[in-house]
Amino acid sequence: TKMKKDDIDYSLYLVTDSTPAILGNKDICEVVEAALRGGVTCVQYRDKTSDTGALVQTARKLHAITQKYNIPLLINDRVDVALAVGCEGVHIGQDDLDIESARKLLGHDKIIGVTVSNASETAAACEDGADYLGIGTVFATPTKENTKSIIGVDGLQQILLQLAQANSTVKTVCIGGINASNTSRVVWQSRVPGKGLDGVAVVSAIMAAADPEASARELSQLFKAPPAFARGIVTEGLQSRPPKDPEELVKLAPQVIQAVAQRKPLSHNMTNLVVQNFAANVALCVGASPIMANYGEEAKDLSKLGGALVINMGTVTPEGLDNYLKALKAYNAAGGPVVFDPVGAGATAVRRAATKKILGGGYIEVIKGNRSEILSCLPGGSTVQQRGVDSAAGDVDITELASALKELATLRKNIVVMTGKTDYVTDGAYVYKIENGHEYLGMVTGTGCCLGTTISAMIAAWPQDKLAATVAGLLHYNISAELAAEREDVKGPGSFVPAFLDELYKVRAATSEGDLEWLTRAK
Ligand code: 3NM
Ligand code: MG
Repeated sequence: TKMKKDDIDYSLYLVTDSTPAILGNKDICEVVEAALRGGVTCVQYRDKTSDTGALVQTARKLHAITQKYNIPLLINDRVDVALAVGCEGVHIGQDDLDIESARKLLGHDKIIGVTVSNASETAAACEDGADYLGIGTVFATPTKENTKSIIGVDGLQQILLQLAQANSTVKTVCIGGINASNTSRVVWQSRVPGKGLDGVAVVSAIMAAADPEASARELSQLFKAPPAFARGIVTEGLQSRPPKDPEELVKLAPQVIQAVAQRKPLSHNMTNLVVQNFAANVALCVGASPIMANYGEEAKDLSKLGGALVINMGTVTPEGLDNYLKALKAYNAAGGPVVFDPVGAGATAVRRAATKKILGGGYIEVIKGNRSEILSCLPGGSTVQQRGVDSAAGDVDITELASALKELATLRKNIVVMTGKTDYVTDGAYVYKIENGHEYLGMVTGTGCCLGTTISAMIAAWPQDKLAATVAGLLHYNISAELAAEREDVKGPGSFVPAFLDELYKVRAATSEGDLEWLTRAK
Protein backbone atom coordinates (compact mmCIF):
# COMPACT_ATOMS: atom_id res chain seq x y z
CA THR A 1 0.00 0.00 0.00
CA LYS A 2 1.21 3.45 -0.87
CA MET A 3 0.80 6.16 1.73
CA LYS A 4 -0.91 9.33 0.58
CA LYS A 5 0.92 12.26 2.07
CA ASP A 6 -2.22 14.27 2.76
CA ASP A 7 -3.52 11.50 5.00
CA ILE A 8 -0.45 11.26 7.22
CA ASP A 9 -1.21 11.35 10.92
CA TYR A 10 1.41 13.50 12.65
CA SER A 11 -0.05 13.22 16.15
CA LEU A 12 2.84 11.32 17.72
CA TYR A 13 5.99 11.92 15.79
CA LEU A 14 9.09 10.02 16.89
CA VAL A 15 12.54 11.37 16.10
CA THR A 16 15.22 8.73 16.67
CA ASP A 17 18.58 9.27 18.31
CA SER A 18 21.44 6.79 18.14
CA THR A 19 23.73 8.38 20.73
CA PRO A 20 24.60 6.34 23.82
CA ALA A 21 23.25 9.09 26.07
CA ILE A 22 19.75 8.46 24.71
CA LEU A 23 19.61 5.08 23.03
CA GLY A 24 21.94 3.47 25.55
CA ASN A 25 22.81 -0.04 24.45
CA LYS A 26 19.34 -0.76 23.09
CA ASP A 27 18.71 -1.67 19.48
CA ILE A 28 17.23 1.22 17.51
CA CYS A 29 14.98 -1.07 15.48
CA GLU A 30 13.56 -2.69 18.60
CA VAL A 31 12.89 0.66 20.21
CA VAL A 32 11.18 2.00 17.09
CA GLU A 33 9.04 -1.11 16.74
CA ALA A 34 8.00 -0.92 20.38
CA ALA A 35 7.13 2.74 19.89
CA LEU A 36 5.04 1.86 16.84
CA ARG A 37 3.15 -0.72 18.87
CA GLY A 38 2.53 2.01 21.44
CA GLY A 39 1.00 4.32 18.86
CA VAL A 40 3.71 6.39 17.18
CA THR A 41 2.26 7.69 13.90
CA CYS A 42 5.35 8.99 12.10
CA VAL A 43 9.08 8.21 12.39
CA GLN A 44 12.08 10.33 11.53
CA TYR A 45 15.45 8.62 11.42
CA ARG A 46 17.92 11.18 12.74
CA ASP A 47 21.55 10.19 12.95
CA LYS A 48 24.14 12.94 12.78
CA THR A 49 27.27 10.79 12.99
CA SER A 50 27.04 7.51 11.11
CA ASP A 51 28.66 7.03 7.71
CA THR A 52 26.44 7.03 4.67
CA GLY A 53 26.64 3.26 4.21
CA ALA A 54 25.53 2.61 7.77
CA LEU A 55 22.80 5.26 7.47
CA VAL A 56 21.31 3.55 4.43
CA GLN A 57 21.55 0.14 6.05
CA THR A 58 19.77 1.23 9.25
CA ALA A 59 17.22 3.25 7.32
CA ARG A 60 16.33 0.17 5.24
CA LYS A 61 15.76 -1.86 8.38
CA LEU A 62 13.65 0.88 9.90
CA HIS A 63 11.66 1.24 6.71
CA ALA A 64 10.84 -2.47 6.70
CA ILE A 65 9.45 -2.01 10.21
CA THR A 66 7.50 1.21 9.62
CA GLN A 67 5.95 -0.30 6.49
CA LYS A 68 4.52 -3.14 8.55
CA TYR A 69 2.63 -0.52 10.54
CA ASN A 70 1.78 1.60 7.49
CA ILE A 71 3.58 4.55 9.09
CA PRO A 72 5.83 6.96 7.16
CA LEU A 73 9.58 7.00 7.61
CA LEU A 74 11.39 10.28 7.03
CA ILE A 75 15.13 10.83 6.99
CA ASN A 76 16.72 13.76 8.75
CA ASP A 77 18.70 15.99 6.45
CA ARG A 78 19.84 13.34 3.93
CA VAL A 79 17.81 13.43 0.73
CA ASP A 80 20.27 10.94 -0.80
CA VAL A 81 19.57 8.39 1.92
CA ALA A 82 15.81 8.85 1.53
CA LEU A 83 16.14 8.27 -2.21
CA ALA A 84 18.33 5.21 -1.74
CA VAL A 85 15.87 3.68 0.70
CA GLY A 86 12.72 4.76 -1.10
CA CYS A 87 11.07 5.89 2.13
CA GLU A 88 8.34 8.51 2.42
CA GLY A 89 10.39 11.68 2.72
CA VAL A 90 12.83 13.89 4.58
CA HIS A 91 13.04 16.39 7.36
CA ILE A 92 15.31 19.33 6.69
CA GLY A 93 16.66 21.99 8.97
CA GLN A 94 17.40 25.61 8.19
CA ASP A 95 21.05 24.82 7.46
CA ASP A 96 20.35 21.83 5.25
CA LEU A 97 19.55 21.52 1.57
CA ASP A 98 16.92 24.05 0.46
CA ILE A 99 13.34 22.90 0.01
CA GLU A 100 13.19 23.57 -3.72
CA SER A 101 16.21 21.41 -4.45
CA ALA A 102 14.92 18.68 -2.16
CA ARG A 103 11.58 18.79 -3.95
CA LYS A 104 13.25 18.49 -7.34
CA LEU A 105 15.11 15.41 -6.17
CA LEU A 106 12.21 13.78 -4.35
CA GLY A 107 9.18 14.71 -6.43
CA HIS A 108 5.74 15.80 -5.29
CA ASP A 109 4.57 12.61 -3.65
CA LYS A 110 7.25 12.63 -1.00
CA ILE A 111 6.97 14.39 2.33
CA ILE A 112 9.25 17.31 3.06
CA GLY A 113 9.21 18.64 6.58
CA VAL A 114 11.09 21.72 7.69
CA THR A 115 12.27 23.04 11.04
CA VAL A 116 11.12 26.60 11.80
CA SER A 117 11.53 28.80 14.83
CA ASN A 118 10.32 32.23 13.75
CA ALA A 119 7.96 34.12 11.45
CA SER A 120 10.27 34.54 8.48
CA GLU A 121 11.35 30.89 8.43
CA THR A 122 7.70 29.91 8.68
CA ALA A 123 6.65 32.14 5.80
CA ALA A 124 9.52 30.90 3.64
CA ALA A 125 8.88 27.22 4.37
CA CYS A 126 5.19 27.61 3.47
CA GLU A 127 6.03 29.54 0.34
CA ASP A 128 8.50 26.86 -0.73
CA GLY A 129 5.96 24.08 -0.27
CA ALA A 130 6.88 22.32 2.95
CA ASP A 131 4.36 19.60 3.82
CA TYR A 132 4.71 20.06 7.53
CA LEU A 133 6.62 22.26 9.95
CA GLY A 134 8.59 21.09 12.95
CA ILE A 135 8.24 24.12 15.24
CA GLY A 136 10.83 24.55 17.96
CA THR A 137 12.76 24.56 20.09
CA VAL A 138 9.84 24.77 22.52
CA PHE A 139 11.78 24.03 25.71
CA ALA A 140 15.51 23.77 26.29
CA THR A 141 16.53 20.14 25.98
CA PRO A 142 19.73 18.21 26.62
CA THR A 143 18.94 16.15 23.49
CA LYS A 144 19.88 19.03 21.22
CA GLU A 145 22.21 21.48 22.80
CA ASN A 146 23.04 24.80 21.16
CA THR A 147 19.62 25.03 19.56
CA LYS A 148 19.06 28.32 17.80
CA SER A 149 16.25 29.66 19.90
CA ILE A 150 14.04 28.50 22.72
CA ILE A 151 10.67 29.84 21.67
CA GLY A 152 8.43 28.58 24.48
CA VAL A 153 4.71 28.05 24.14
CA ASP A 154 4.33 31.74 23.28
CA GLY A 155 6.65 31.52 20.30
CA LEU A 156 4.92 28.35 19.19
CA GLN A 157 1.57 30.06 19.45
CA GLN A 158 2.78 33.07 17.46
CA ILE A 159 3.66 30.74 14.60
CA LEU A 160 0.29 29.01 14.75
CA LEU A 161 -1.36 32.43 14.74
CA GLN A 162 0.64 33.42 11.68
CA LEU A 163 -0.44 30.22 9.91
CA ALA A 164 -4.08 30.74 10.91
CA GLN A 165 -4.02 34.30 9.60
CA ALA A 166 -2.57 33.06 6.31
CA ASN A 167 -5.23 30.32 6.12
CA SER A 168 -2.38 27.86 5.76
CA THR A 169 -3.13 24.16 5.62
CA VAL A 170 0.45 23.14 6.36
CA LYS A 171 0.68 20.49 9.07
CA THR A 172 2.49 21.29 12.29
CA VAL A 173 4.28 19.48 15.06
CA CYS A 174 6.25 21.03 17.88
CA ILE A 175 9.58 19.79 19.18
CA GLY A 176 11.99 20.31 22.03
CA GLY A 177 11.56 19.12 25.59
CA ILE A 178 8.12 17.64 24.96
CA ASN A 179 7.21 14.83 27.34
CA ALA A 180 4.30 13.34 29.25
CA SER A 181 4.30 16.13 31.81
CA ASN A 182 3.72 18.90 29.29
CA THR A 183 2.21 17.41 26.12
CA SER A 184 -1.45 18.09 26.75
CA ARG A 185 -0.99 21.59 28.06
CA VAL A 186 1.37 22.64 25.26
CA VAL A 187 -1.13 21.39 22.69
CA TRP A 188 -4.03 23.02 24.47
CA GLN A 189 -2.30 26.26 25.35
CA SER A 190 -0.75 26.89 21.94
CA ARG A 191 -4.03 26.46 20.08
CA VAL A 192 -5.43 29.55 18.37
CA PRO A 193 -8.82 29.92 16.70
CA GLY A 194 -8.57 27.95 13.47
CA LYS A 195 -5.21 26.33 14.06
CA GLY A 196 -3.80 23.84 16.51
CA LEU A 197 -0.87 21.48 16.43
CA ASP A 198 -1.28 18.32 14.37
CA GLY A 199 1.16 16.53 16.61
CA VAL A 200 4.06 16.53 19.00
CA ALA A 201 7.56 15.37 18.13
CA VAL A 202 9.70 13.72 20.76
CA VAL A 203 13.13 12.19 21.01
CA SER A 204 14.08 11.32 24.58
CA ALA A 205 10.53 10.87 25.90
CA ILE A 206 10.42 7.67 23.85
CA MET A 207 13.97 6.84 22.75
CA ALA A 208 15.37 7.11 26.28
CA ALA A 209 12.34 5.63 28.01
CA ALA A 210 12.63 2.40 29.99
CA ASP A 211 9.50 1.16 28.23
CA PRO A 212 9.17 2.92 24.84
CA GLU A 213 5.88 1.22 24.04
CA ALA A 214 4.24 2.35 27.25
CA SER A 215 5.66 5.84 26.84
CA ALA A 216 4.33 6.10 23.31
CA ARG A 217 0.92 4.90 24.44
CA GLU A 218 0.80 7.48 27.20
CA LEU A 219 1.90 10.33 24.92
CA SER A 220 -0.58 9.39 22.25
CA GLN A 221 -3.41 9.52 24.77
CA LEU A 222 -2.15 12.78 26.23
CA PHE A 223 -2.08 14.42 22.83
CA LYS A 224 -5.84 14.09 22.61
CA ALA A 225 -6.69 14.78 26.25
CA PRO A 226 -7.27 18.28 27.55
CA PRO A 227 -5.09 19.01 30.58
CA ALA A 228 -6.50 18.74 34.09
CA PHE A 229 -6.88 22.50 34.49
CA ALA A 230 -8.69 22.97 31.18
CA ARG A 231 -11.94 21.27 32.07
CA GLY A 232 -14.75 23.57 31.12
CA ILE A 233 -12.60 26.30 29.60
CA VAL A 234 -13.79 27.33 26.18
CA THR A 235 -10.90 27.40 23.75
CA GLU A 236 -12.46 28.26 20.42
CA GLY A 237 -14.31 31.36 19.39
CA LEU A 238 -13.27 33.39 22.40
CA GLN A 239 -13.63 36.67 20.61
CA SER A 240 -17.08 35.91 19.34
CA ARG A 241 -18.42 34.84 22.74
CA PRO A 242 -21.05 37.21 24.10
CA PRO A 243 -19.63 39.31 26.93
CA LYS A 244 -21.05 38.82 30.38
CA ASP A 245 -23.28 41.57 31.67
CA PRO A 246 -21.29 43.69 34.18
CA GLU A 247 -24.29 43.94 36.48
CA GLU A 248 -24.60 40.17 36.57
CA LEU A 249 -20.94 39.92 37.55
CA VAL A 250 -21.45 42.39 40.40
CA LYS A 251 -24.49 40.43 41.56
CA LEU A 252 -22.41 37.26 41.76
CA ALA A 253 -19.83 38.85 44.07
CA PRO A 254 -21.69 38.07 47.33
CA GLN A 255 -22.03 34.40 46.35
CA VAL A 256 -18.32 34.20 45.64
CA ILE A 257 -17.45 35.87 48.94
CA GLN A 258 -19.82 33.55 50.81
CA ALA A 259 -18.21 30.56 49.12
CA VAL A 260 -14.81 31.71 50.36
CA ALA A 261 -16.20 32.09 53.87
CA GLN A 262 -17.70 28.60 53.77
CA ARG A 263 -14.87 26.72 52.11
CA LYS A 264 -11.91 28.55 53.62
CA PRO A 265 -9.80 27.61 50.59
CA LEU A 266 -6.06 27.30 50.83
CA SER A 267 -4.21 30.30 49.42
CA HIS A 268 -0.73 29.04 48.77
CA ASN A 269 1.56 32.04 48.41
CA MET A 270 5.02 31.96 46.95
CA THR A 271 5.60 35.58 47.52
CA ASN A 272 8.24 38.18 48.20
CA LEU A 273 9.93 38.92 51.48
CA VAL A 274 8.19 42.25 51.96
CA VAL A 275 4.59 41.08 52.01
CA GLN A 276 4.61 37.62 53.60
CA ASN A 277 2.94 38.75 56.79
CA PHE A 278 0.53 41.26 55.27
CA ALA A 279 -0.59 38.80 52.57
CA ALA A 280 -1.24 36.11 55.16
CA ASN A 281 -3.37 38.51 57.17
CA VAL A 282 -5.31 39.61 54.11
CA ALA A 283 -5.97 35.97 53.24
CA LEU A 284 -7.32 35.36 56.74
CA CYS A 285 -9.50 38.47 56.65
CA VAL A 286 -11.13 37.52 53.35
CA GLY A 287 -11.75 34.03 54.71
CA ALA A 288 -9.01 31.92 53.15
CA SER A 289 -6.40 29.70 54.80
CA PRO A 290 -3.01 31.10 53.94
CA ILE A 291 0.17 29.17 53.65
CA MET A 292 3.37 30.95 52.77
CA ALA A 293 5.43 28.16 51.23
CA ASN A 294 8.23 29.04 48.85
CA TYR A 295 9.73 25.58 48.54
CA GLY A 296 8.57 24.02 45.26
CA GLU A 297 8.76 20.44 46.47
CA GLU A 298 5.88 21.11 48.84
CA ALA A 299 3.54 22.13 46.06
CA LYS A 300 2.73 18.59 45.00
CA ASP A 301 1.02 17.88 48.32
CA LEU A 302 -0.43 21.35 48.73
CA SER A 303 -1.90 21.36 45.22
CA LYS A 304 -4.18 18.50 46.20
CA LEU A 305 -5.96 20.45 48.91
CA GLY A 306 -8.37 22.30 46.62
CA GLY A 307 -6.76 25.70 46.97
CA ALA A 308 -5.00 28.09 44.64
CA LEU A 309 -1.40 29.14 44.13
CA VAL A 310 -0.06 32.68 43.95
CA ILE A 311 3.27 33.15 42.25
CA ASN A 312 4.53 36.58 43.13
CA MET A 313 7.84 37.35 41.50
CA GLY A 314 8.71 40.18 43.88
CA THR A 315 12.05 38.85 45.05
CA VAL A 316 13.00 36.53 42.22
CA THR A 317 16.17 34.44 42.46
CA PRO A 318 17.35 31.54 40.29
CA GLU A 319 16.41 29.11 43.03
CA GLY A 320 13.09 30.85 43.54
CA LEU A 321 12.34 30.59 39.85
CA ASP A 322 12.91 26.83 39.93
CA ASN A 323 10.55 26.63 42.87
CA TYR A 324 7.86 28.62 41.04
CA LEU A 325 8.11 26.36 38.01
CA LYS A 326 7.86 23.23 40.12
CA ALA A 327 4.82 24.55 41.93
CA LEU A 328 3.19 25.69 38.70
CA LYS A 329 3.59 22.20 37.27
CA ALA A 330 2.15 20.62 40.39
CA TYR A 331 -0.92 22.86 40.41
CA ASN A 332 -1.47 22.33 36.68
CA ALA A 333 -1.30 18.58 37.17
CA ALA A 334 -3.80 18.73 40.03
CA GLY A 335 -6.07 21.16 38.18
CA GLY A 336 -5.67 23.88 40.83
CA PRO A 337 -5.77 27.52 39.72
CA VAL A 338 -2.68 29.72 39.63
CA VAL A 339 -2.46 33.51 39.95
CA PHE A 340 0.68 35.11 38.60
CA ASP A 341 1.87 38.49 39.81
CA PRO A 342 4.80 39.51 37.58
CA VAL A 343 6.17 42.08 40.02
CA GLY A 344 8.57 44.44 38.30
CA ALA A 345 8.40 42.47 35.05
CA GLY A 346 10.18 44.47 32.41
CA ALA A 347 12.28 46.34 34.96
CA THR A 348 15.35 44.15 34.54
CA ALA A 349 16.57 41.53 32.10
CA VAL A 350 16.37 38.94 34.88
CA ARG A 351 12.71 39.70 35.49
CA ARG A 352 11.87 39.72 31.80
CA ALA A 353 13.45 36.29 31.44
CA ALA A 354 11.73 35.00 34.58
CA THR A 355 8.36 36.27 33.36
CA LYS A 356 8.83 34.44 30.09
CA LYS A 357 9.85 31.24 31.86
CA ILE A 358 6.88 31.33 34.19
CA LEU A 359 4.39 32.15 31.44
CA GLY A 360 5.88 29.36 29.36
CA GLY A 361 6.14 26.96 32.27
CA GLY A 362 2.49 26.18 32.66
CA TYR A 363 -1.07 27.41 32.56
CA ILE A 364 -1.96 30.47 34.60
CA GLU A 365 -5.57 31.30 35.41
CA VAL A 366 -5.10 34.94 36.28
CA ILE A 367 -2.29 37.33 35.43
CA LYS A 368 -2.44 40.40 37.64
CA GLY A 369 -0.15 43.37 37.40
CA ASN A 370 0.14 47.09 36.84
CA ARG A 371 0.33 48.49 33.36
CA SER A 372 4.02 47.99 32.69
CA GLU A 373 3.98 44.51 34.21
CA ILE A 374 1.06 43.45 32.05
CA LEU A 375 2.67 44.95 28.95
CA SER A 376 5.74 42.84 29.68
CA CYS A 377 3.57 39.73 29.54
CA LEU A 378 2.37 40.39 26.01
CA PRO A 379 3.82 38.06 23.41
CA GLY A 380 6.90 39.27 21.58
CA GLY A 381 5.06 40.26 18.44
CA SER A 382 2.68 42.70 20.05
CA THR A 383 2.92 46.28 18.79
CA VAL A 384 1.48 47.68 21.96
CA GLN A 385 4.21 46.01 23.93
CA GLN A 386 6.89 47.54 21.77
CA ARG A 387 5.45 51.00 22.17
CA GLY A 388 4.85 50.53 25.87
CA VAL A 389 8.33 49.36 26.59
CA ASP A 390 10.03 51.85 24.30
CA SER A 391 8.32 55.00 25.43
CA ALA A 392 9.55 56.18 28.79
CA ALA A 393 6.15 57.60 29.69
CA GLY A 394 4.56 54.30 28.73
CA ASP A 395 1.68 56.23 27.26
CA VAL A 396 -0.51 53.89 25.34
CA ASP A 397 -3.81 54.70 23.79
CA ILE A 398 -6.55 53.25 26.00
CA THR A 399 -8.44 51.47 23.22
CA GLU A 400 -5.19 50.03 21.99
CA LEU A 401 -4.43 48.95 25.54
CA ALA A 402 -7.84 47.36 25.93
CA SER A 403 -7.39 45.34 22.78
CA ALA A 404 -3.92 44.28 23.94
CA LEU A 405 -5.43 43.05 27.21
CA LYS A 406 -8.06 41.11 25.29
CA GLU A 407 -5.40 39.70 23.02
CA LEU A 408 -3.36 38.53 26.00
CA ALA A 409 -6.34 36.91 27.70
CA THR A 410 -7.54 35.32 24.47
CA LEU A 411 -4.17 33.83 23.64
CA ARG A 412 -3.65 32.57 27.16
CA LYS A 413 -7.29 31.52 27.62
CA ASN A 414 -7.27 33.16 31.01
CA ILE A 415 -8.16 36.28 32.97
CA VAL A 416 -5.98 39.38 32.86
CA VAL A 417 -6.19 42.07 35.53
CA MET A 418 -4.43 45.39 35.02
CA THR A 419 -4.40 47.47 38.17
CA GLY A 420 -4.13 51.23 38.48
CA LYS A 421 -6.40 54.06 39.53
CA THR A 422 -8.93 52.23 37.40
CA ASP A 423 -8.62 48.46 37.33
CA TYR A 424 -9.24 46.60 34.11
CA VAL A 425 -10.31 42.96 33.97
CA THR A 426 -10.80 40.85 30.88
CA ASP A 427 -11.50 37.27 29.91
CA GLY A 428 -10.73 38.01 26.28
CA ALA A 429 -14.33 38.71 25.35
CA TYR A 430 -14.77 42.09 27.00
CA VAL A 431 -12.79 44.51 29.18
CA TYR A 432 -14.44 45.50 32.45
CA LYS A 433 -13.49 48.68 34.30
CA ILE A 434 -13.61 48.88 38.07
CA GLU A 435 -13.34 52.35 39.56
CA ASN A 436 -13.37 51.44 43.24
CA GLY A 437 -10.39 51.79 45.54
CA HIS A 438 -8.54 54.49 47.44
CA GLU A 439 -5.27 56.30 46.97
CA TYR A 440 -3.97 54.97 50.32
CA LEU A 441 -3.65 51.61 48.61
CA GLY A 442 -0.86 53.11 46.57
CA MET A 443 0.90 54.58 49.61
CA VAL A 444 1.62 51.41 51.52
CA THR A 445 3.62 48.45 50.39
CA GLY A 446 2.20 45.12 49.37
CA THR A 447 -1.36 46.10 48.51
CA GLY A 448 -0.93 44.97 44.91
CA CYS A 449 0.50 41.65 46.03
CA CYS A 450 -2.32 41.11 48.51
CA LEU A 451 -4.87 41.65 45.77
CA GLY A 452 -3.34 38.61 44.07
CA THR A 453 -3.82 36.67 47.30
CA THR A 454 -7.44 37.83 47.51
CA ILE A 455 -8.15 36.80 43.92
CA SER A 456 -6.58 33.39 44.58
CA ALA A 457 -9.04 32.81 47.41
CA MET A 458 -11.95 33.77 45.18
CA ILE A 459 -11.05 31.53 42.24
CA ALA A 460 -10.28 28.61 44.54
CA ALA A 461 -13.73 28.91 46.09
CA TRP A 462 -15.55 29.71 42.84
CA PRO A 463 -13.74 27.82 40.09
CA GLN A 464 -16.84 27.56 37.90
CA ASP A 465 -16.60 31.21 36.82
CA LYS A 466 -13.16 32.72 37.15
CA LEU A 467 -14.15 36.04 35.71
CA ALA A 468 -16.88 36.50 38.30
CA ALA A 469 -14.49 35.32 41.01
CA THR A 470 -11.85 37.84 39.96
CA VAL A 471 -14.36 40.69 39.83
CA ALA A 472 -15.62 39.69 43.28
CA GLY A 473 -12.06 39.83 44.60
CA LEU A 474 -11.51 43.30 43.16
CA LEU A 475 -14.77 44.62 44.59
CA HIS A 476 -14.23 43.11 48.03
CA TYR A 477 -10.71 44.51 48.13
CA ASN A 478 -11.25 47.97 46.71
CA ILE A 479 -14.46 48.73 48.53
CA SER A 480 -12.90 47.63 51.83
CA ALA A 481 -10.14 50.14 51.13
CA GLU A 482 -12.70 52.90 50.60
CA LEU A 483 -14.51 52.03 53.80
CA ALA A 484 -11.24 51.97 55.75
CA ALA A 485 -10.00 55.27 54.35
CA GLU A 486 -13.23 56.99 55.32
CA ARG A 487 -13.04 55.93 58.95
CA GLU A 488 -12.45 58.68 61.46
CA ASP A 489 -9.61 56.83 63.15
CA VAL A 490 -7.73 56.62 59.86
CA LYS A 491 -5.41 59.59 59.51
CA GLY A 492 -3.10 58.38 56.78
CA PRO A 493 -1.41 55.36 55.23
CA GLY A 494 -0.15 54.01 58.57
CA SER A 495 -3.48 53.83 60.33
CA PHE A 496 -5.07 52.77 57.06
CA VAL A 497 -3.41 49.35 57.08
CA PRO A 498 -5.05 47.89 60.20
CA ALA A 499 -8.34 49.55 59.30
CA PHE A 500 -8.17 47.97 55.86
CA LEU A 501 -7.75 44.52 57.41
CA ASP A 502 -10.74 45.24 59.63
CA GLU A 503 -12.89 46.27 56.71
CA LEU A 504 -11.90 43.25 54.62
CA TYR A 505 -13.03 41.14 57.53
CA LYS A 506 -16.22 43.14 58.08
CA VAL A 507 -17.25 43.02 54.42
CA ARG A 508 -16.91 39.26 54.47
CA ALA A 509 -18.84 38.96 57.75
CA ALA A 510 -21.61 41.26 56.52
CA THR A 511 -21.87 39.42 53.20
CA SER A 512 -22.16 36.10 55.00
CA GLU A 513 -25.12 37.51 56.90
CA GLY A 514 -26.75 38.83 53.74
CA ASP A 515 -25.96 42.50 54.43
CA LEU A 516 -24.89 43.86 51.03
CA GLU A 517 -24.87 47.57 51.81
CA TRP A 518 -21.17 47.79 50.91
CA LEU A 519 -21.83 46.49 47.40
CA THR A 520 -23.92 49.55 46.52
CA ARG A 521 -20.56 51.33 46.16
CA ALA A 522 -19.54 49.13 43.23
CA LYS A 523 -18.70 51.16 40.15
N1 3NM B 1 15.15 19.34 16.91
P1 3NM B 1 13.66 15.90 23.05
S1 3NM B 1 14.88 20.11 19.29
C1 3NM B 1 15.82 16.98 17.09
O1 3NM B 1 14.28 22.61 17.84
C2 3NM B 1 15.43 18.25 17.68
O2 3NM B 1 14.48 21.81 15.87
C3 3NM B 1 14.86 20.39 17.63
O3 3NM B 1 14.56 16.23 21.78
C4 3NM B 1 14.51 21.70 17.08
O4 3NM B 1 12.32 15.47 22.57
C5 3NM B 1 15.32 18.50 19.03
O5 3NM B 1 14.42 14.79 23.73
C6 3NM B 1 15.52 17.54 20.13
O6 3NM B 1 13.64 17.13 23.90
C7 3NM B 1 14.25 17.20 20.87
MG1 MG C 1 19.40 19.13 9.90
